[in-house]
Amino acid sequence: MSKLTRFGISLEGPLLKQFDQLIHKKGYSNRSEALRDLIREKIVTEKTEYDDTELFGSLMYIYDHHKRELEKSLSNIQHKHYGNIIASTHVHIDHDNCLEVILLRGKAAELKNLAERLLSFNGVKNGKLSLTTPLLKRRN
Ligand code: NI
Repeated sequence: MSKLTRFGISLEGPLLKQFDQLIHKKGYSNRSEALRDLIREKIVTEKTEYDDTELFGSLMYIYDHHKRELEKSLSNIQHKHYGNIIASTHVHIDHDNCLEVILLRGKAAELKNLAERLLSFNGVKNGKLSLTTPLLKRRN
């Protein structure tokens, strides 16, 4: 565990008040931990936007079970990118809708490209890609 460094921050009163309200709502016990999480989140966001390092992600989408050939097309693309796919889960939501969650690993550009291809099919709805990296550890 690395040593903590203290530093001061100057904020306008109204901004600090809003920050305190936000962190109270989110359940933080102090400003330092909230700020650490904000900084980590920003760094991870930057990495997932620009870096060439390996990332992990999940892609979740709902699609129309009755759309002809859609399931096959989605599966074909997943097989083509098997190197980026760790696991996938399929849930039959109801008579008409399927949910898939795919766990991914790879470079940001590869994962975003794969997600865009899967989500662009007619009949795929409510898709969301989430990326992260294990490079930043929480202090706990
Ligand atoms: Ni299904």
